Amino acid sequence: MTQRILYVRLPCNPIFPIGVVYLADLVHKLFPAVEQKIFDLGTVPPLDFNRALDRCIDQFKPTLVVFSWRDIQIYAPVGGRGGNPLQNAFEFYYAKNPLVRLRGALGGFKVATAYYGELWRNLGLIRRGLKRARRYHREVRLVVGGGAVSVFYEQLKHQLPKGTIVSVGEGETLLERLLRGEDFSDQRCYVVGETEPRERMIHENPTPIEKTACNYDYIQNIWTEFDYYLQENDFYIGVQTKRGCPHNCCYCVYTVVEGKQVRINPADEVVKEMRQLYDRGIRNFWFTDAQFIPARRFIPDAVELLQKILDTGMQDIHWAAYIRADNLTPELCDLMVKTGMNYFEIGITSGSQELVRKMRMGYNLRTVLENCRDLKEAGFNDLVSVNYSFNVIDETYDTIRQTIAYHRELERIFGADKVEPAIFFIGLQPHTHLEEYAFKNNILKPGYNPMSLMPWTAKKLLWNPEPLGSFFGEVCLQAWQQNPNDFGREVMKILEEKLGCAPLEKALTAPIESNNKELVTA
Ligand code: B12
Ligand code: SF4
Repeated sequence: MTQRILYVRLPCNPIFPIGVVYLADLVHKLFPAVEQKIFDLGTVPPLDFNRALDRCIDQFKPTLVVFSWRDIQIYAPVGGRGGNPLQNAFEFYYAKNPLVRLRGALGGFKVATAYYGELWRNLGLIRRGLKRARRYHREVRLVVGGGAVSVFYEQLKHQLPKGTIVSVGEGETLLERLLRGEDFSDQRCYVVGETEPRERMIHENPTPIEKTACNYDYIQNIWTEFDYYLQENDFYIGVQTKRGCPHNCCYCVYTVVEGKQVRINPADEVVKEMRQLYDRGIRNFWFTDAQFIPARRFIPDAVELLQKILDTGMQDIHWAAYIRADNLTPELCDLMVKTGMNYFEIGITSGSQELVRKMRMGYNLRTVLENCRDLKEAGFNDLVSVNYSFNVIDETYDTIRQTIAYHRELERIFGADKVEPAIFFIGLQPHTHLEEYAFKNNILKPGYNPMSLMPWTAKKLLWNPEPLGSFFGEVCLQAWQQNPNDFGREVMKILEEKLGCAPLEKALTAPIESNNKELVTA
């Protein structure tokens, strides 16, 4: 019997579902006879989820249902589902005024209800989909994967139907094996009720695949709602140019989800893919790599890609990405500007070299500044989002002063209105060095539930430990009160008023470590 694969992208803010698009594309290249359909619940109004899913299954009658689940954890400093989760949590934990605490508790309750509501709704959609598909094919198989599953695969084993294949990281090889009827037990996956996730499975290397340009003629054929992402011109459509990140930043799980081995997609193929989107009217691209330039040795690859983009004559495009700004050269800066980079995020986390080293981030902050000057020189005049996560490890008033000094220097380079300080607090994730650190320091106990949003667990997962936790809590609350629409800048301003600003040179020099901290050596 010919297989019929239905890809269901579970409800999500409308972010282009590049993961299922790539899976369907590869399956088509390997098995042209297999029938496929993409169904994106991100484009369906919530009240219609169940009905739309039923309708789709009734029409398509899949033999294999692939659910793609993008995000679960939501500690963002921005207005999200059910409110601003960070603000609510901080009001509840740190507000001195009982009325504000009450508001925080109510807000936190709203966020928690939205969170658990979405979790249960998505699990319900998966069960519903399976049940419905069984009406047509008793032996239908269910595979679940995507970003959220990669992070929380161990917790989900208790919540998914027996027989579900749960996949970690990229799913191409797993699907190929499944369709060939071959053993897939060596892939990063397990079958609910039949096999257990292997110890440290997420740390295993993904199976490399040769990526070619996605065939959008085909994708458009199997995805009725494709046009949804073409209509509005503010969508940044995902294009992946590489996979993997070689770094070790203590709080980051990307480096294990994608693996440390950087695998570059051939530049010609990336450009061919962009060209197809361009010809359909797309002008905004997001390079969905964990890092667009993961290390200096990948600069030539970035140069080659951008040069090829320029050569195709796609002159009116814009693109954005996560950029490690320590890996830039004047040539690359020039190409970035010429090819239309109009937004990038640098996750330096702290402006103190000492802390950047302790968090194992491998950054040289002085180099970042020099490169930012080159970028400005090359004509970059757009927005930079600088991600700061305070209080990760060993933060002191001194290191805060250094971060302020560093941020003010970035403002001098790009212009204060162009540098957006995005204040995050780390949401602790499983399989990271920070999790190990939390175990060793008795902050968390092995067996804790990283998906819990119960206040007593959430307080530890939303990483903001004492002695500075309450101080940051109060600063953030004051910032929301004074200037909620420019939260990041307000936090910086308040911190500077309270603590002052260090000389820049202090921020850029890290004293040689005398006693090794556990995180540095873990
Ligand atoms: C790029 C990126 C962004 C960009 C997206 C830009 C764009 N226009 O596409 C931006 C910056 C906007 C962004 C925002 C957010 N992101 Co983000 N993002 C990423 C990142 C780095 C890559 C995602 C990606 O597109 N990869 C490329 C595609 C091809 O891979 P993929 O979609 O994962 O699909 C592959 C596999 O997952 C797998 N797969 C997918 N589905 C299925 C299904 C089956 C059955 C199988 C077998 C396999 C499979 O195969 C696919 C092909 O190889 C990931 C981290 C990472 N390294 O994966 C986080 C990640 C997806 N983001 C995450 C989150 C939380 C967010 C935010 C909600 C953050 C926030 N708190 O504000 C926001 C908002 C997103 C939203 N829905 O509204 C989380 C989700 C997990 C979680 N914690 O719940 C991730 C995993 C990071 C993390 N570790 O926390 N993000
Ligand atoms: S450089 Fe970025 S993607 Fe790589 S480990 Fe560090 S935070 Fe994660």
